[in-house]
Amino acid sequence: MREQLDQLLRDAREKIPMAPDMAALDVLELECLGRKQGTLTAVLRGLGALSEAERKVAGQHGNAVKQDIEQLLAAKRAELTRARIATLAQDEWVDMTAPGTTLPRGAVHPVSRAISEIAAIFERIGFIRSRHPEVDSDYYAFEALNMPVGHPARDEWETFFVAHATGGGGKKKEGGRIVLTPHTSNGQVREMEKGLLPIRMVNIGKCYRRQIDATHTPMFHQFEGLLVDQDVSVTHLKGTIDYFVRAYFGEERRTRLRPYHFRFTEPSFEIDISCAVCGGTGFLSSSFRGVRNEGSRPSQDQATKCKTCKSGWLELGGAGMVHPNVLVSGGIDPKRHRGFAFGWGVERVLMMKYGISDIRLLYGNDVRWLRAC
Ligand code: FA5
Repeated sequence: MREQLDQLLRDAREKIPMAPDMAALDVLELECLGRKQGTLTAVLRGLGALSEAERKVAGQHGNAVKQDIEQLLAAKRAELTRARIATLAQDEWVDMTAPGTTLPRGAVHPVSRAISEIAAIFERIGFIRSRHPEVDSDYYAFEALNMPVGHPARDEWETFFVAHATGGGGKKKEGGRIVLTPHTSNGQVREMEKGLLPIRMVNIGKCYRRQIDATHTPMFHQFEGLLVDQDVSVTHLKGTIDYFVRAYFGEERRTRLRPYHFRFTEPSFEIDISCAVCGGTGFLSSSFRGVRNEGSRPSQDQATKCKTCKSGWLELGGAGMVHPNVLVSGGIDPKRHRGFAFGWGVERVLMMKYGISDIRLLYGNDVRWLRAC
């Protein structure tokens, strides 16, 4: 056994100093001293076959060999560590003064920015932003707004209906068909149902209609204002609209109020703004510097009718005094309270602020929009 132990030590003396790195040294340590597979353990397993006196001598020798190997390993480990530190400064230096890599800066989409601006403008006159469902029941989108099932006025909203089992025969308002909200007016009765008066809300959300052209997209945004209080008149509505137009478009912009018919307001209006694409003329002139479709060439402009407005005016949205039947749907007594409401397209106001000729450009995934408005 003595000879076996000496051979083991000789091998270790030969191999350990030659280890090229820490990983190789770890493998050698396992080979020599590993508890289960190591060569020293294998030799010492033979101790059981010796007499007591021989076992004592061999055991002591075994310990001495083990200590010698451990020293060899420690010395080699120290040597490798010293070598590593010596080259560290050269191999892994970092220039702390070098300029960093600049990441491209993201930006908020113009539609999202317009939403924040609109909310802030109304906040200044006490309208609180509220949120109502963008997928809602037929009841809130139409019926509660004085448009019973089958009423032809519903056709104007070109609604997407959702394939969904109708409400389980519970309360009337939970029943009916499910729609992708075609307007934010579904928030009117929902807001009234909160039971808190007076109301000054601005509900901004996504709407969906089966429409697409230069001024319509299947998904767009509206902002819906609703004020319910005592002694509210059309003058307050007109003042609120004027305030918004001045704050968003500037003092100089012209708007007009047109009589209209909505089932949920009486009287009702539509609000138009002088078109920013053609400068309110209805025709494109080569000198006008609005944002145009890439297809429009200045030489043809003189004779071209403005495709965005066709008349010099573009409709921004509807408005009116809340119909008494709608107040009743919301649990409000129309003899004691009155209200006004308006619902405008976010994309439309954005288009008319910056002279964007085609609404579809906003949703074409062109990253240049993120730097434009
Ligand atoms: C309505 O949706 C009414 N709920 C507005 C209202 C609210 C009236 C409160 C009275 C009281 P209208 O269908 O006209 O009305 O749409 C309002 C505005 O939404 C339009 O003038 C336009 O600016 C925008 N809009 C409508 N459809 C689209 C569309 N497909 N794409 C982009 N904008 C649209």
